[in-house]
Amino acid sequence: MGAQQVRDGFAELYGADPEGVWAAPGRVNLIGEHTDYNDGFVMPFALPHTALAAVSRRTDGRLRLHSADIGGGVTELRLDDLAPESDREWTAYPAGVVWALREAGHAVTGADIHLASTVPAGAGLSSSAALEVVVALALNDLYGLGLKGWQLARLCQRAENVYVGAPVGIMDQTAAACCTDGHALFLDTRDLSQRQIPFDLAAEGMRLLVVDTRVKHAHSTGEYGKRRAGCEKGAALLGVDALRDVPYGELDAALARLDDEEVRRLVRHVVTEDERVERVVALLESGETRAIGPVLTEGHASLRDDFRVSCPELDLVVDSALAAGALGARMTGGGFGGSAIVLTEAADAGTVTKAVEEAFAAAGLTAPRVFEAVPSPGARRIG
Ligand code: GAF
Repeated sequence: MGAQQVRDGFAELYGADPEGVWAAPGRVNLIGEHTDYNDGFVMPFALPHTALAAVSRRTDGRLRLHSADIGGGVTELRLDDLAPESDREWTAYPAGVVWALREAGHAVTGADIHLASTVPAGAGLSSSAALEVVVALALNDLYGLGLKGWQLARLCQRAENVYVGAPVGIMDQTAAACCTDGHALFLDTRDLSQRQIPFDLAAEGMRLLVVDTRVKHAHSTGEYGKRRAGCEKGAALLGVDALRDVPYGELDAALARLDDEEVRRLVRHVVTEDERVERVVALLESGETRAIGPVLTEGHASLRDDFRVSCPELDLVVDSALAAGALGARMTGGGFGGSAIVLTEAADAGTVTKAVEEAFAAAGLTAPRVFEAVPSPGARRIG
């Protein structure tokens, strides 16, 4: 699906050309999982898969929404009727963004929107954040709001937290808004300060594979919220604003102060994961790219054993890829299904892919979808 197709789709639906077409990508997270709602570090990069939006302004306080990916007609809403948690359909994501912009005082008077996305839904690759950010960027441009990428990300997170009702952190929206071609984004989620880290695996003879287990994940099903609440409890018990404030060197002393075994496990994951992000950044910046493999695998063990957000299918990807010679592997995103990433020598990519596929077949599972991920551009106007 390209800009012209979305433009044509818009014209057919709404009877006029759109004012413009925008794109926002899905993401994978290289390292730094479940740290973003603990004010910690993350390191996502943008996928080539994008959500596209053809958009025009309206002046009559109405919002019309259509998606080429989902059957059904145009949904028409009155801006004054938009209310948190009033919508359980996909339309809550774009409508939530319009609600968040208006709630923040921006004079958005309506829009016609036609969307189409190549970001696989439910695969832990941030298809929802891509939808939110593409709409936010389009309205930012059309209404001349002058908001920066990180400000759009904050508004989109608010849309998802309050309007959709999912207690997600800020990583996915910032990744969609701020990632750049050829780089991973080292992001401090406390103040959203960022560093673009060059990440060109092909030049070094490596590949990063994404393996979508096809086990659907969903954040609103409670487990994500429980982890988040457990982390907040840990921070309160330790007397810090967020777990980010527990220094890695003082982790053992902090754990010794916690009686609750579950909270202890959550704290250990978050504090060690922040340290892993810093280690990966240091390795990449000193040109020791292959050495990040074992750090990714350590991250998976921590998510599986301490944070307990993996699932048998994600573990199978990691175990079978490593057994076939991968340099490192881990689940990516929220977990409970979705996708894993595998770092491999380019020469081994075929063998590793085959090993994972065979392991799934032997376990009687639906074949996974495997593709290579190359760091791609963030949100932008394309037409
Ligand atoms: C999901 C959430 F949306 C992110 O904010 C982040 O917490 C991630 O899970 C886990 O790192 O993608």
